[in-house]
Amino acid sequence: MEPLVMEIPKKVFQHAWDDMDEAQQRLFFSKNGFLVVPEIFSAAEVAAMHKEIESLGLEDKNIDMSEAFCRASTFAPMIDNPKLTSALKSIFGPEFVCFKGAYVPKKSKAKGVPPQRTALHVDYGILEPEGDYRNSSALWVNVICYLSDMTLEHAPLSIVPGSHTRYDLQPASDMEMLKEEAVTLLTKAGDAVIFLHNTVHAGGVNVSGYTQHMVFCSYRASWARHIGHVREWPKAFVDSAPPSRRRLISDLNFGALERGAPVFVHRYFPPFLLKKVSELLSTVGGLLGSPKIKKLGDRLWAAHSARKS
Ligand SMILES: O=C(O)CCC(=O)C(=O)O
Repeated sequence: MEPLVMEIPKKVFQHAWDDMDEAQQRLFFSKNGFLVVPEIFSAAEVAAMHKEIESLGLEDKNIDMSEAFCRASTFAPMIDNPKLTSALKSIFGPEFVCFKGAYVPKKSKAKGVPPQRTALHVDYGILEPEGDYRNSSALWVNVICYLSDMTLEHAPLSIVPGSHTRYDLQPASDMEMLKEEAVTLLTKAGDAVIFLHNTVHAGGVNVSGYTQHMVFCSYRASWARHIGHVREWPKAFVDSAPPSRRRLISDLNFGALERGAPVFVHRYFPPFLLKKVSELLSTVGGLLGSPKIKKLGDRLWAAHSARKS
């Protein structure tokens, strides 16, 4: 039997991505569930990334994708890239964290294979059975920066505009009934595609004859803590990051409330003390009718609960 070829969508999606201000980005993302941020890396920066991939032999190294991300010094600036974080701010507001980075090379199939795609899917809620809770946040986006210009042969991304509002779709189920609504995105090297955790999409199959290199970063709203413990970024990676980046990659297992508690509380208060002080503040705040004291008590209580989980 002939293997099933999934055709890439005929409609190529065009939009003036360069001309969008923050309000337009927010509106577009809310309506469509994705957004392209052009040229987060310049041609020279992309060339430096390719050079580093080659010098580190990353394409053929058999290592974890997240470890590969941390090895190349040219990838890390994606995390706090100003064009990208400005677009993310328009989506999440000012409070978000970056919980994953990955480098993924997509090798080419033999030349002559017809252009095609992989299966339509959403990224939310997969990998939990394997104990990886990173995709379980209630509000997160995946960002892919492709390091070469896409063509129909060079693994273009298929995406279904507006599919993030299809509440009848179950993660990890067959979504091919949406294929007629899918469009093809042809981005340029250094552009970033942001898409919501439940936007239906599919990677292209690479039949161009040369490898496609992709760098991923995933971000969540600060409040949307994962449903289980997730691995933190490596300590050395966090310690060597500039403050603008460190802020985004620290304390992944905290939600917004815990983030609001002072750092010394997280570091030095043993759980029983945290519990006692939070109870005391909540009670005193209630008795004195002081919402400020009560809120501080609530924050410490949330920090205590997070520590327990
Ligand atoms: O391969 C790609 O271009 C997209 C990857 C993808 O589908 C995903 O990250 O879920």
